[in-house]
Amino acid sequence: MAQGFGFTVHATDGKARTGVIQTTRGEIRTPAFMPVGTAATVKAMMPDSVRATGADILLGNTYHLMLRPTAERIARLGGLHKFMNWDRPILTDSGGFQVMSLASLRKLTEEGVRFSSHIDGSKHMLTPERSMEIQKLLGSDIVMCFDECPALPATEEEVAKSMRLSMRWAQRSRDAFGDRPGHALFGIMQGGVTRDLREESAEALKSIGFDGYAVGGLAVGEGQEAMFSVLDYAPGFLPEDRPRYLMGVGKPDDIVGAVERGIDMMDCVLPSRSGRTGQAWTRRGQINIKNARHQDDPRPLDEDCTCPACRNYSRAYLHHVNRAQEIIASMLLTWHNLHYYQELMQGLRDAIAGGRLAGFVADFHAKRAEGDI
Ligand code: PRF
Ligand code: ZN
Repeated sequence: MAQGFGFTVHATDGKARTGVIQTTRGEIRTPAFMPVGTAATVKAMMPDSVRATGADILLGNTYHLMLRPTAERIARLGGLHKFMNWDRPILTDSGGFQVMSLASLRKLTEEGVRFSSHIDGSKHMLTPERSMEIQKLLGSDIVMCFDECPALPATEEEVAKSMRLSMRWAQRSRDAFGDRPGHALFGIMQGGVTRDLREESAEALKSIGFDGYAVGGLAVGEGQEAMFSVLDYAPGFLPEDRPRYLMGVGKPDDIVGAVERGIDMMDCVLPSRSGRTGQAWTRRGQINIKNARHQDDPRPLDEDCTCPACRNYSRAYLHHVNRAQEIIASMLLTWHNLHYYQELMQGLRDAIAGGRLAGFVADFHAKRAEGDI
Protein backbone atom coordinates (compact mmCIF):
# COMPACT_ATOMS: atom_id res chain seq x y z
CA MET A 1 0.00 0.00 0.00
CA ALA A 2 1.29 3.47 -0.87
CA GLN A 3 2.54 5.50 2.10
CA GLY A 4 -0.18 7.85 3.40
CA PHE A 5 -2.93 5.73 1.86
CA GLY A 6 -5.03 3.15 3.68
CA PHE A 7 -8.33 1.34 3.72
CA THR A 8 -10.17 0.14 6.81
CA VAL A 9 -13.37 -1.90 6.66
CA HIS A 10 -15.45 -1.11 9.77
CA ALA A 11 -18.41 -3.43 9.18
CA THR A 12 -19.80 -5.88 6.67
CA ASP A 13 -23.35 -7.04 5.96
CA GLY A 14 -23.49 -9.94 3.53
CA LYS A 15 -20.99 -9.01 0.80
CA ALA A 16 -21.44 -5.27 1.46
CA ARG A 17 -18.78 -3.33 3.34
CA THR A 18 -18.53 0.07 5.00
CA GLY A 19 -15.31 1.74 6.04
CA VAL A 20 -12.89 4.55 5.33
CA ILE A 21 -10.16 5.21 2.78
CA GLN A 22 -7.43 7.34 4.36
CA THR A 23 -5.55 9.78 2.14
CA THR A 24 -3.22 12.68 2.87
CA ARG A 25 -6.07 15.02 1.81
CA GLY A 26 -8.67 13.52 4.13
CA GLU A 27 -10.92 10.53 4.60
CA ILE A 28 -13.30 8.99 2.08
CA ARG A 29 -16.27 7.26 3.69
CA THR A 30 -17.23 4.08 1.84
CA PRO A 31 -19.33 3.09 0.01
CA ALA A 32 -18.53 6.41 -1.68
CA PHE A 33 -20.10 8.21 -4.60
CA MET A 34 -17.73 10.51 -6.51
CA PRO A 35 -19.30 13.43 -8.39
CA VAL A 36 -17.71 14.00 -11.80
CA GLY A 37 -15.66 17.17 -12.29
CA THR A 38 -14.51 16.52 -15.85
CA ALA A 39 -13.28 19.99 -16.83
CA ALA A 40 -11.98 21.03 -13.36
CA THR A 41 -15.52 21.84 -12.24
CA VAL A 42 -18.59 19.92 -11.17
CA LYS A 43 -20.79 21.77 -13.63
CA ALA A 44 -23.17 24.34 -12.09
CA MET A 45 -21.74 23.83 -8.57
CA MET A 46 -19.25 25.74 -6.42
CA PRO A 47 -16.76 23.40 -4.67
CA ASP A 48 -18.14 24.33 -1.21
CA SER A 49 -21.60 23.35 -2.40
CA VAL A 50 -20.34 20.00 -3.69
CA ARG A 51 -18.79 19.41 -0.28
CA ALA A 52 -22.06 20.46 1.42
CA THR A 53 -23.90 17.67 -0.42
CA GLY A 54 -21.57 15.24 1.42
CA ALA A 55 -18.97 14.41 -1.22
CA ASP A 56 -15.56 13.34 0.14
CA ILE A 57 -13.84 12.98 -3.26
CA LEU A 58 -14.25 14.16 -6.86
CA LEU A 59 -13.38 12.50 -10.16
CA GLY A 60 -11.33 14.38 -12.79
CA ASN A 61 -10.45 13.41 -16.35
CA THR A 62 -7.02 13.05 -17.95
CA TYR A 63 -8.49 13.23 -21.46
CA HIS A 64 -10.32 16.56 -21.08
CA LEU A 65 -7.65 18.31 -19.00
CA MET A 66 -4.73 17.27 -21.26
CA LEU A 67 -6.52 18.93 -24.18
CA ARG A 68 -7.74 21.99 -22.29
CA PRO A 69 -6.15 23.78 -20.43
CA THR A 70 -3.34 21.09 -20.59
CA ALA A 71 -1.77 19.23 -17.67
CA GLU A 72 1.44 21.26 -17.94
CA ARG A 73 -0.49 24.53 -17.45
CA ILE A 74 -2.36 23.13 -14.43
CA ALA A 75 0.98 21.96 -12.94
CA ARG A 76 2.52 25.44 -13.43
CA LEU A 77 -0.49 26.91 -11.62
CA GLY A 78 0.02 24.65 -8.61
CA GLY A 79 -1.94 21.51 -9.48
CA LEU A 80 -5.59 20.58 -9.98
CA HIS A 81 -6.67 20.96 -6.33
CA LYS A 82 -5.51 24.57 -6.15
CA PHE A 83 -6.63 25.35 -9.72
CA MET A 84 -10.25 24.31 -9.04
CA ASN A 85 -10.30 25.19 -5.32
CA TRP A 86 -11.02 21.66 -4.04
CA ASP A 87 -8.60 20.60 -1.30
CA ARG A 88 -10.01 17.12 -0.66
CA PRO A 89 -9.09 13.95 -2.56
CA ILE A 90 -9.33 13.77 -6.35
CA LEU A 91 -9.31 10.55 -8.39
CA THR A 92 -8.45 10.90 -12.07
CA ASP A 93 -9.49 8.56 -14.84
CA SER A 94 -6.66 7.66 -17.18
CA GLY A 95 -8.04 8.79 -20.55
CA GLY A 96 -8.44 5.65 -22.65
CA PHE A 97 -12.15 5.27 -21.99
CA GLN A 98 -12.85 8.91 -22.89
CA VAL A 99 -10.69 8.71 -26.05
CA MET A 100 -12.86 5.81 -27.21
CA SER A 101 -16.13 7.64 -26.56
CA LEU A 102 -15.22 11.23 -27.57
CA ALA A 103 -12.16 11.50 -29.83
CA SER A 104 -12.06 10.90 -33.59
CA LEU A 105 -9.52 9.23 -35.93
CA ARG A 106 -8.47 6.81 -33.18
CA LYS A 107 -5.61 4.41 -33.85
CA LEU A 108 -4.98 1.74 -31.25
CA THR A 109 -1.59 -0.03 -31.11
CA GLU A 110 0.44 -1.92 -28.50
CA GLU A 111 2.12 1.40 -27.72
CA GLY A 112 -1.10 3.29 -26.93
CA VAL A 113 -3.79 5.25 -28.73
CA ARG A 114 -3.38 8.08 -31.22
CA PHE A 115 -6.39 10.34 -31.69
CA SER A 116 -7.74 13.71 -32.76
CA SER A 117 -9.18 16.09 -30.18
CA HIS A 118 -12.97 16.50 -30.15
CA ILE A 119 -12.36 20.20 -29.41
CA ASP A 120 -10.09 21.36 -32.24
CA GLY A 121 -9.02 18.25 -34.19
CA SER A 122 -5.40 18.50 -32.94
CA LYS A 123 -3.46 15.21 -32.86
CA HIS A 124 -2.39 13.55 -29.59
CA MET A 125 -1.01 10.27 -28.30
CA LEU A 126 -1.88 8.62 -24.98
CA THR A 127 0.19 5.74 -23.65
CA PRO A 128 0.37 4.23 -20.17
CA GLU A 129 3.53 6.30 -19.54
CA ARG A 130 1.99 9.56 -20.77
CA SER A 131 -1.21 8.98 -18.79
CA MET A 132 0.85 8.45 -15.59
CA GLU A 133 2.81 11.64 -16.37
CA ILE A 134 -0.38 13.69 -16.89
CA GLN A 135 -2.03 12.38 -13.71
CA LYS A 136 1.17 13.26 -11.81
CA LEU A 137 1.17 16.79 -13.27
CA LEU A 138 -2.46 17.18 -12.17
CA GLY A 139 -1.53 16.06 -8.64
CA SER A 140 -4.22 13.40 -8.51
CA ASP A 141 -4.51 11.48 -5.22
CA ILE A 142 -5.84 8.29 -6.80
CA VAL A 143 -4.37 7.56 -10.22
CA MET A 144 -6.03 5.05 -12.57
CA CYS A 145 -4.11 2.65 -14.84
CA PHE A 146 -4.33 3.25 -18.57
CA ASP A 147 -6.71 0.66 -20.02
CA GLU A 148 -8.93 -0.12 -22.97
CA CYS A 149 -12.64 -0.70 -22.53
CA PRO A 150 -14.28 -2.50 -25.45
CA ALA A 151 -17.88 -1.56 -26.29
CA LEU A 152 -20.32 -4.42 -25.72
CA PRO A 153 -21.55 -6.47 -27.48
CA ALA A 154 -18.15 -7.76 -28.64
CA THR A 155 -17.01 -11.31 -29.35
CA GLU A 156 -15.29 -13.17 -26.52
CA GLU A 157 -12.13 -13.22 -28.63
CA GLU A 158 -12.17 -9.43 -29.00
CA VAL A 159 -12.81 -8.98 -25.27
CA ALA A 160 -9.97 -11.38 -24.37
CA LYS A 161 -7.51 -9.65 -26.70
CA SER A 162 -8.45 -6.23 -25.35
CA MET A 163 -8.26 -7.38 -21.71
CA ARG A 164 -4.77 -8.84 -22.23
CA LEU A 165 -3.63 -5.57 -23.79
CA SER A 166 -5.05 -3.71 -20.77
CA MET A 167 -3.11 -6.04 -18.45
CA ARG A 168 0.16 -5.31 -20.30
CA TRP A 169 -0.70 -1.61 -20.01
CA ALA A 170 -1.42 -2.11 -16.29
CA GLN A 171 2.16 -3.40 -15.81
CA ARG A 172 3.52 -0.43 -17.81
CA SER A 173 1.34 1.94 -15.73
CA ARG A 174 2.73 0.40 -12.51
CA ASP A 175 6.34 0.72 -13.77
CA ALA A 176 5.86 4.33 -14.91
CA PHE A 177 4.01 5.38 -11.73
CA GLY A 178 6.86 4.17 -9.53
CA ASP A 179 6.63 4.89 -5.82
CA ARG A 180 4.92 8.16 -4.94
CA PRO A 181 4.17 8.53 -1.21
CA GLY A 182 0.70 10.01 -0.68
CA HIS A 183 -0.51 8.93 -4.11
CA ALA A 184 -2.31 5.68 -4.85
CA LEU A 185 -2.48 3.69 -8.10
CA PHE A 186 -5.54 1.56 -8.92
CA GLY A 187 -5.61 -1.32 -11.43
CA ILE A 188 -8.64 -1.83 -13.68
CA MET A 189 -10.17 -5.27 -14.27
CA GLN A 190 -11.60 -5.91 -17.74
CA GLY A 191 -12.99 -9.07 -19.36
CA GLY A 192 -16.55 -8.17 -20.36
CA VAL A 193 -19.23 -10.56 -19.17
CA THR A 194 -17.03 -13.68 -19.28
CA ARG A 195 -16.22 -15.14 -15.86
CA ASP A 196 -12.91 -16.77 -16.90
CA LEU A 197 -11.66 -13.53 -18.44
CA ARG A 198 -12.62 -11.55 -15.33
CA GLU A 199 -10.72 -14.04 -13.19
CA GLU A 200 -7.68 -13.98 -15.48
CA SER A 201 -7.71 -10.16 -15.37
CA ALA A 202 -7.97 -10.09 -11.57
CA GLU A 203 -5.06 -12.54 -11.23
CA ALA A 204 -2.90 -10.43 -13.56
CA LEU A 205 -3.65 -7.26 -11.56
CA LYS A 206 -3.06 -8.92 -8.18
CA SER A 207 0.32 -10.23 -9.27
CA ILE A 208 1.35 -6.70 -10.29
CA GLY A 209 -0.05 -5.28 -7.03
CA PHE A 210 -2.14 -2.11 -6.66
CA ASP A 211 -3.47 0.11 -3.87
CA GLY A 212 -7.03 -0.46 -5.06
CA TYR A 213 -8.85 -2.29 -7.83
CA ALA A 214 -11.51 -1.06 -10.25
CA VAL A 215 -14.08 -3.10 -12.11
CA GLY A 216 -14.04 -1.57 -15.60
CA GLY A 217 -15.84 -2.57 -18.75
CA LEU A 218 -19.35 -2.60 -17.26
CA ALA A 219 -22.30 -0.26 -17.87
CA VAL A 220 -21.30 -0.18 -21.51
CA GLY A 221 -24.54 -1.44 -23.01
CA GLU A 222 -24.89 -4.91 -21.45
CA GLY A 223 -27.88 -3.98 -19.26
CA GLN A 224 -28.38 -4.14 -15.49
CA GLU A 225 -29.09 -7.87 -15.30
CA ALA A 226 -25.84 -8.78 -17.10
CA MET A 227 -23.90 -6.22 -15.06
CA PHE A 228 -25.23 -7.63 -11.78
CA SER A 229 -24.43 -11.18 -12.84
CA VAL A 230 -20.78 -10.13 -13.36
CA LEU A 231 -20.84 -8.29 -10.01
CA ASP A 232 -22.11 -11.49 -8.37
CA TYR A 233 -18.58 -12.93 -8.75
CA ALA A 234 -16.08 -10.27 -9.96
CA PRO A 235 -15.54 -8.37 -6.65
CA GLY A 236 -14.78 -11.74 -5.01
CA PHE A 237 -11.73 -12.15 -7.31
CA LEU A 238 -10.20 -8.98 -5.79
CA PRO A 239 -8.34 -8.59 -2.46
CA GLU A 240 -10.69 -7.99 0.48
CA ASP A 241 -8.40 -5.45 2.11
CA ARG A 242 -8.31 -3.03 -0.84
CA PRO A 243 -11.01 -0.67 -2.13
CA ARG A 244 -13.08 -1.86 -5.10
CA TYR A 245 -14.27 0.79 -7.53
CA LEU A 246 -17.03 0.29 -10.11
CA MET A 247 -16.33 2.78 -12.90
CA GLY A 248 -19.07 4.94 -14.45
CA VAL A 249 -22.03 3.59 -12.44
CA GLY A 250 -24.80 4.55 -12.20
CA LYS A 251 -28.51 5.03 -11.59
CA PRO A 252 -29.58 4.82 -7.91
CA ASP A 253 -30.76 1.19 -8.26
CA ASP A 254 -27.44 0.26 -9.96
CA ILE A 255 -25.58 1.77 -7.01
CA VAL A 256 -27.64 -0.10 -4.43
CA GLY A 257 -27.16 -3.40 -6.30
CA ALA A 258 -23.41 -2.80 -6.67
CA VAL A 259 -22.96 -2.01 -2.97
CA GLU A 260 -24.89 -5.17 -2.04
CA ARG A 261 -22.35 -7.08 -4.16
CA GLY A 262 -19.25 -5.65 -2.46
CA ILE A 263 -18.41 -2.42 -4.32
CA ASP A 264 -16.86 0.45 -2.29
CA MET A 265 -16.62 3.36 -4.75
CA MET A 266 -18.54 4.61 -7.77
CA ASP A 267 -18.74 7.65 -10.05
CA CYS A 268 -21.27 8.81 -12.60
CA VAL A 269 -22.22 11.96 -14.51
CA LEU A 270 -25.89 11.10 -14.10
CA PRO A 271 -26.88 13.27 -11.10
CA SER A 272 -25.05 16.33 -12.43
CA ARG A 273 -25.80 15.86 -16.14
CA SER A 274 -29.48 15.05 -15.67
CA GLY A 275 -29.82 18.05 -13.33
CA ARG A 276 -28.94 20.23 -16.31
CA THR A 277 -31.63 18.63 -18.46
CA GLY A 278 -34.44 18.97 -15.92
CA GLN A 279 -34.36 15.45 -14.44
CA ALA A 280 -34.59 15.10 -10.66
CA TRP A 281 -33.93 11.87 -8.74
CA THR A 282 -35.94 11.34 -5.56
CA ARG A 283 -36.82 8.56 -3.12
CA ARG A 284 -40.03 8.07 -5.06
CA GLY A 285 -38.40 7.93 -8.47
CA GLN A 286 -37.62 10.37 -11.26
CA ILE A 287 -39.25 13.73 -11.93
CA ASN A 288 -39.01 15.65 -15.20
CA ILE A 289 -39.43 19.25 -14.06
CA LYS A 290 -40.10 20.35 -17.67
CA ASN A 291 -43.48 18.61 -17.54
CA ALA A 292 -46.41 21.08 -17.60
CA ARG A 293 -48.05 19.32 -14.64
CA HIS A 294 -45.55 21.11 -12.36
CA GLN A 295 -46.34 24.67 -13.48
CA ASP A 296 -48.81 25.47 -10.65
CA ASP A 297 -47.41 23.03 -8.06
CA PRO A 298 -46.41 24.81 -4.81
CA ARG A 299 -44.83 21.66 -3.31
CA PRO A 300 -41.06 21.10 -3.21
CA LEU A 301 -39.45 18.45 -5.44
CA ASP A 302 -39.21 16.09 -2.46
CA GLU A 303 -40.97 16.87 0.86
CA ASP A 304 -38.35 14.92 2.83
CA CYS A 305 -35.26 16.46 1.20
CA THR A 306 -33.23 19.10 3.07
CA CYS A 307 -31.31 20.47 0.06
CA PRO A 308 -31.59 24.20 -0.82
CA ALA A 309 -33.74 23.46 -3.88
CA CYS A 310 -36.30 21.59 -1.78
CA ARG A 311 -36.14 23.85 1.29
CA ASN A 312 -36.59 27.13 -0.59
CA TYR A 313 -38.32 26.55 -3.92
CA SER A 314 -41.52 25.11 -5.35
CA ARG A 315 -41.82 22.75 -8.29
CA ALA A 316 -43.57 25.66 -10.04
CA TYR A 317 -40.45 27.82 -9.64
CA LEU A 318 -38.09 25.05 -10.76
CA HIS A 319 -40.36 24.42 -13.77
CA HIS A 320 -40.35 28.13 -14.63
CA VAL A 321 -36.57 28.64 -14.44
CA ASN A 322 -36.01 25.45 -16.43
CA ARG A 323 -38.39 26.57 -19.19
CA ALA A 324 -36.80 30.05 -19.19
CA GLN A 325 -33.35 28.38 -19.44
CA GLU A 326 -32.13 30.29 -16.42
CA ILE A 327 -28.76 29.21 -14.99
CA ILE A 328 -30.27 28.70 -11.53
CA ALA A 329 -32.32 25.82 -12.92
CA SER A 330 -29.12 23.81 -13.50
CA MET A 331 -27.68 24.90 -10.15
CA LEU A 332 -30.70 23.86 -8.08
CA LEU A 333 -31.42 20.56 -9.80
CA THR A 334 -27.75 19.53 -9.76
CA TRP A 335 -27.57 20.37 -6.05
CA HIS A 336 -30.71 18.37 -5.34
CA ASN A 337 -29.49 15.35 -7.33
CA LEU A 338 -26.04 15.31 -5.73
CA HIS A 339 -27.64 15.70 -2.29
CA TYR A 340 -29.99 12.79 -3.02
CA TYR A 341 -27.09 10.57 -4.18
CA GLN A 342 -24.99 11.41 -1.11
CA GLU A 343 -27.92 10.78 1.21
CA LEU A 344 -28.41 7.40 -0.44
CA MET A 345 -24.72 6.61 0.22
CA GLN A 346 -25.06 7.66 3.86
CA GLY A 347 -28.17 5.50 4.17
CA LEU A 348 -26.25 2.53 2.73
CA ARG A 349 -23.27 3.12 5.05
CA ASP A 350 -25.51 3.37 8.12
CA ALA A 351 -27.53 0.30 7.11
CA ILE A 352 -24.37 -1.81 6.59
CA ALA A 353 -22.94 -0.60 9.92
CA GLY A 354 -26.21 -1.52 11.63
CA GLY A 355 -26.53 -4.90 9.93
CA ARG A 356 -29.84 -3.92 8.36
CA LEU A 357 -28.95 -3.57 4.67
CA ALA A 358 -31.64 -6.00 3.46
CA GLY A 359 -34.37 -3.92 5.12
CA PHE A 360 -32.90 -0.70 3.74
CA VAL A 361 -32.83 -2.12 0.21
CA ALA A 362 -36.41 -3.45 0.48
CA ASP A 363 -37.57 -0.01 1.64
CA PHE A 364 -35.61 1.68 -1.18
CA HIS A 365 -37.41 -0.42 -3.81
CA ALA A 366 -40.83 -0.13 -2.11
CA LYS A 367 -40.73 3.69 -2.03
CA ARG A 368 -39.84 3.84 -5.72
CA ALA A 369 -42.62 1.40 -6.58
CA GLU A 370 -45.19 3.54 -4.69
CA GLY A 371 -44.46 6.33 -7.13
CA ASP A 372 -46.92 9.19 -6.64
CA ILE A 373 -44.62 11.96 -7.72
N1 PRF B 1 -12.15 2.15 -17.88
C1 PRF B 1 -11.81 3.44 -17.55
N2 PRF B 1 -12.72 4.37 -17.26
C2 PRF B 1 -14.03 4.03 -17.31
C3 PRF B 1 -14.45 2.72 -17.63
C4 PRF B 1 -13.47 1.72 -17.93
O1 PRF B 1 -13.74 0.54 -18.22
C5 PRF B 1 -15.86 2.73 -17.58
C6 PRF B 1 -16.77 1.61 -17.86
N3 PRF B 1 -18.03 1.77 -17.28
C7 PRF B 1 -16.23 4.03 -17.22
N4 PRF B 1 -15.12 4.79 -17.06
N5 PRF B 1 -10.52 3.77 -17.51
ZN1 ZN C 1 -33.77 18.35 -2.65
